[in-house]
Amino acid sequence: KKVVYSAIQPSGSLTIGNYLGALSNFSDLQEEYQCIYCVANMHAITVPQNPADLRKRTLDLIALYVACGIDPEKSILYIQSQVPEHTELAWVLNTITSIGQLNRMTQFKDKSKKQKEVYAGLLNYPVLMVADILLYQSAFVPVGEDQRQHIELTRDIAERFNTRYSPTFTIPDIMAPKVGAKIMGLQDPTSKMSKSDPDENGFILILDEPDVIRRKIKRAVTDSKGTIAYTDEQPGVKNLLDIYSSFKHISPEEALREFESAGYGELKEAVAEAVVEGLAPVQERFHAIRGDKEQLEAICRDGAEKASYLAQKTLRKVYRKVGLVQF
Ligand code: AQP
Repeated sequence: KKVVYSAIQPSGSLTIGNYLGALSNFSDLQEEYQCIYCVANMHAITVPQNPADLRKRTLDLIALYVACGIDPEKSILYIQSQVPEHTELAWVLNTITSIGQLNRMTQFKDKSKKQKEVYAGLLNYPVLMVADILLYQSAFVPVGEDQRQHIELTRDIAERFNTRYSPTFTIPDIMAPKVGAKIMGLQDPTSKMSKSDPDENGFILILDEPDVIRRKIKRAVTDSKGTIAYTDEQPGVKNLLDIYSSFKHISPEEALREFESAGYGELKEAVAEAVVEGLAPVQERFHAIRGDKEQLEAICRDGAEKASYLAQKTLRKVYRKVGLVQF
């Protein structure tokens, strides 16, 4: 089976952007592929985190994966810091990655603007992500559009290593969803919805209560045109149509037909109901699982063991080719 790999950072509570761009697409892949899903806590510490919150959110995210249909018997589900091969491979890959290329990453540029002091971990973040993907010989990486540049970097570095030494890594492809690949912020529909946005009206969390969801969508920024169209000139309305069509599993064009003669109020109400309805089963399963800490820890231990076994195979090859002794 070909390997599908994806990771999510426990850097905040997850938004519907994370859900539609990534998480909601994961369970369907489990039959056809060997799926490996990770909680990227080593990535999360590239910006300041409160340790207690980070610890809690790490297990929240494991529970959320399970609530979204990830079966730990079929897929490998684990926490990044419990598989040390990630940082080991990242170090080797750092030695063939140019600083210029890292400086050009748009996520680095965006995130560094928000930091008082920019630390090396933030610049090196994509190299750790490259290691995550390459360690498992992944063929496909289901992520949102915002990660496309990092996947291209992954292909570049893998090819560089394969050329410099000998074929070692599978060259992975991005697997972005057709609809929902880039959900925008509700307060600023020109930038992506992000779980670390300081304005909590800008995002909807997967675990938000129905009334909170309704309130946030009611307050979503639209425009003064008053007509509903699916166009970049009306980013707020376009985003609402994207959210609606993703939750309803229809195309944005079909959604547009439903609302062509509606007002913004009516559109917002329908979007809110679609989101509330779509998230209800996930929320219910999450609350049922989250309390069982022992079971969650067992899933993590088992997942880390399986992941480490696969990661070791790649890492040993890499060390041998580079000339790092292993006895
Ligand atoms: N707005 C989005 N629309 C669609 N997909 C999105 N993803 C993130 N935002 C959107 C996808 O979610 C997955 C997990 O993302 P991540 O946690 O690794 O980090 P991120 O992309 O940096 O997400 P956030 O929410 O913006 O987190 P912070 O604020 O911590 O940086 C990825 O597949 C991503 O594409």
